[in-house]
Amino acid sequence: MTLTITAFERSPDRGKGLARDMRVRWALEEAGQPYNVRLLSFKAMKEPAHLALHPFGQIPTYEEGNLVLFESGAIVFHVAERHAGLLPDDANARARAITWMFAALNTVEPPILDREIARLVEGDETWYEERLPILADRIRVRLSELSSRLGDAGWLDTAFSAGDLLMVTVLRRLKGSGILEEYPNLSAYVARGEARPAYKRAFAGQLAVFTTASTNVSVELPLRELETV
Ligand code: GTB
Repeated sequence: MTLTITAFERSPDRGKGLARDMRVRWALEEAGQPYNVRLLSFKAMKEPAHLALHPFGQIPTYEEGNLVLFESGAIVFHVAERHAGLLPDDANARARAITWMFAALNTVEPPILDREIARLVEGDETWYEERLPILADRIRVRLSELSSRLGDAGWLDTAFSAGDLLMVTVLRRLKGSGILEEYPNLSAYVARGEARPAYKRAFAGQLAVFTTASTNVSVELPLRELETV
């Protein structure tokens, strides 16, 4: 059955794999599932045709026959449940991997998003310079805890799972901030994820959108076009 996902026609990161279709692409590559990508403009994302697929007018979405899904975590979970390689067979190990999926999206990503939102939309506020270090420290709390738990293990719970896939994509959002680099084992963990052949294929796929002649994006979008991060 043909799978179709949606992604940005133009992304503010110009192909660094930070938009959330990257998670879905990576999961599908790990699962060995071919997929089509429908690229959307910011305008098209808010039109009825796309709102019928995604109530919030965002990417990514996932179409598989009559099934339409949105929310990157739910899509990754769906793919992981139906294909080998992303969730362990053992019931308890599977439950722990799913726990890490939730931890990535519900516990580690929110403080990272708070800082990104502040940088994108609050830069002109008088209190911005005071607030930024507070937000960075909230991230450090979570990274420090995560770093302690990971220790020198390769993955969060024995074998690579969808929990690691989501956690790596969440942590990648910090690259270049200097914060991730304060935790060498987390930096190495992210690098381990990025070194996976499936990750590389997914990354190349999303980058190609921005480097092929027909869709070349020569003008960086204003960050405010990134309504949500
Ligand atoms: N919780 C949803 C999910 O996980 O699927 C969130 C989906 C979401 O935020 N989608 C964003 C979107 O469609 C794209 S990923 N935004 C447009 C809108 O809301 O109108 C967020 C994102 C976009 C671009 C970068 N970047 O270029 O660096 C990083 C993150």
